[in-house]
Amino acid sequence: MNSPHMQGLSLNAPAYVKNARLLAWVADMVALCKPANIHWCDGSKEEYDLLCQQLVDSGTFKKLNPAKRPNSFLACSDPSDVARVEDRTYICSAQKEDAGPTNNWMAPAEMRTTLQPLFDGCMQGRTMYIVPFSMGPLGSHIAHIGVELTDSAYVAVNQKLMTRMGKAVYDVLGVEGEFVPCMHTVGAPLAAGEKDATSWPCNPDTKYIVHFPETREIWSYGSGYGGNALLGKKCLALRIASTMGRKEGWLAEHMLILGVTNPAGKKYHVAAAFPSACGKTNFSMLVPPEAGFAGWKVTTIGDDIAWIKPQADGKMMAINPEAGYFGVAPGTNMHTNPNCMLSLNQDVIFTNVALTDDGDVWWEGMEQDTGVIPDHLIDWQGRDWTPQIAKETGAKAAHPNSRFTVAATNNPAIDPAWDDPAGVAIDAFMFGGRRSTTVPLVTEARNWTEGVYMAATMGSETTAAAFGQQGVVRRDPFAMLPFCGYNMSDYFQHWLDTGAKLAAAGATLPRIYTTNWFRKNAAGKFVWPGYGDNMRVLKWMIDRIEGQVHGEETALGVAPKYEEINWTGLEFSPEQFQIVTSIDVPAWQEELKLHDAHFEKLAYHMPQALLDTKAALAKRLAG
Ligand code: SAT
Ligand code: MN
Repeated sequence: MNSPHMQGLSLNAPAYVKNARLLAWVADMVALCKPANIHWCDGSKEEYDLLCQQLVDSGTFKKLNPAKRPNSFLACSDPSDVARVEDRTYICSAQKEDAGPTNNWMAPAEMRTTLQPLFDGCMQGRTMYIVPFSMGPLGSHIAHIGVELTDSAYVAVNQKLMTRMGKAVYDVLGVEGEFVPCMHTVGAPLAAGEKDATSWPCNPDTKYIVHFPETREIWSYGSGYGGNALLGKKCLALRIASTMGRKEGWLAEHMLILGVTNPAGKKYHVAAAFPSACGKTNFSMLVPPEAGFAGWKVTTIGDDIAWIKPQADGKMMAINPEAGYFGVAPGTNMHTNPNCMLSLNQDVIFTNVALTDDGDVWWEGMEQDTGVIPDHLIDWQGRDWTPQIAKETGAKAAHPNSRFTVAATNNPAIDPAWDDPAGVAIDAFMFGGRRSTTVPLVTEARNWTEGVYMAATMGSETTAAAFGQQGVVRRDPFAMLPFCGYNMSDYFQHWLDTGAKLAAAGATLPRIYTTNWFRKNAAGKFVWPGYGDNMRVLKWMIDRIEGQVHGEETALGVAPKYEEINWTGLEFSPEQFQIVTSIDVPAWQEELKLHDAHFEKLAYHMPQALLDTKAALAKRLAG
């Protein structure tokens, strides 16, 4: 959008902002969006406090009781703006084939024509915040810089917790450095003298989350929520970064990264991909069971996104591009994720959870810690909530996709290397969906290609993290369905090529595992206890890497024998083990038909190696 450089409102850029391209872009965007004010974020604590106070004054934030939850706030969104909007998310590559069949596409010129009138004057009556951030440790060779222009102070303060945000970014950027321009507006301009009628301005009717991969731009219109608005996260660190990684030979993945240290003091690093709201945060902060796991320790490098760069020595070095967690609140408690609960004691922004009468927060699942459900709450929509109302209407006190935003440094299980610019070397990849049937607890791929096949065909039951129907199985390859910025089959090829290149250089490739914590019995109940007990599966994987257990070959790969799992402290019978690990051949034959349909949809550039792997699997299942 080549609008003339702004007139009138002065840019007033601080002297430390020296990047010519940035200054010109901001000038153009000010001219286009026509904000009433400009605020260059420096990332200081004073600035954070000031913006939070402004958000309190405007009614967007409620300050929580400082005796209960120091320096913490609650924001409640418009009921129309509660999750990522996948059907409004676009990859505008020059060629439609490059966006592929899993992404919405529009020709770049047409999209620019669509966005131009929407962004023209979109910030009238508001302040434009200029938010510089680094995805990854400042100055790391794996990191990238973004600058988000937003008319939401809520976004600015969230970005302070979620990224390395502020003045220091300009030192790295310098005069000529590269950055990804990220435009964001809530899409609710104010006429002269008009005041916001709501505490969560957004555009309930029109939303666009747009990516131009070739020019590495992000344009987001109409939503203030999560991945729609915190543009460093899914938009930059996954959709745009995946296209960068393809070009430059690295991987941008929807993965947590954890360190796991065994009693001998040997440390491994695991990167694990699960779809949104399937337990990545919980797994990344796992506390091993008390009995039988003395000396085992899990530490968090990241809970949602991994950038992984193969090195000349054959190692796959991974960083967490983020600096905070934007996690799902409901279900989080001292049993499911104690480290997370401890992280949330102070300095937190909560969104769409419930408010207690004494000014604290509450969500479904907390009753497991306290033993009681509060008699009265204000729900996420500001309405009275009582257990009786819940019983009669089914109303949830907290929205199922309600979230906390908190700096990673609050996590008591943070890994000492979480901010290391060099990253950590990955020893194993895990891929896990939410499947109540069919998929076994854990399977190890026999080789890289088989692992890529497992990840490429992964299915998962949908959750509240995205707008739309919940609980239906959809294929979510690599947990990247909503996040891959280019054609999915090319992405599979990129994974195959990355492995082949490393293998050719003599590297030992990380092992690849699939897991499913969510299998149910005939009564519809989860069988596997999950959470901390997932350590039992993690240990089996490490034992495999160390050659201490052999497992057994199945049609799908290598699976644990009952006696290879450490059961100390848990009563889990061979019959229960059978339920979570069994391979039901007729069910798998049905599953393979779904793989067929999935591959047909992705036929353009589908790697032959994956078709061959499917054929081999079909043959093994046939007996
Ligand atoms: O809203 S986010 O995209 O940040 C969270 C998620 O869906 O994983
Ligand atoms: Mn995620």
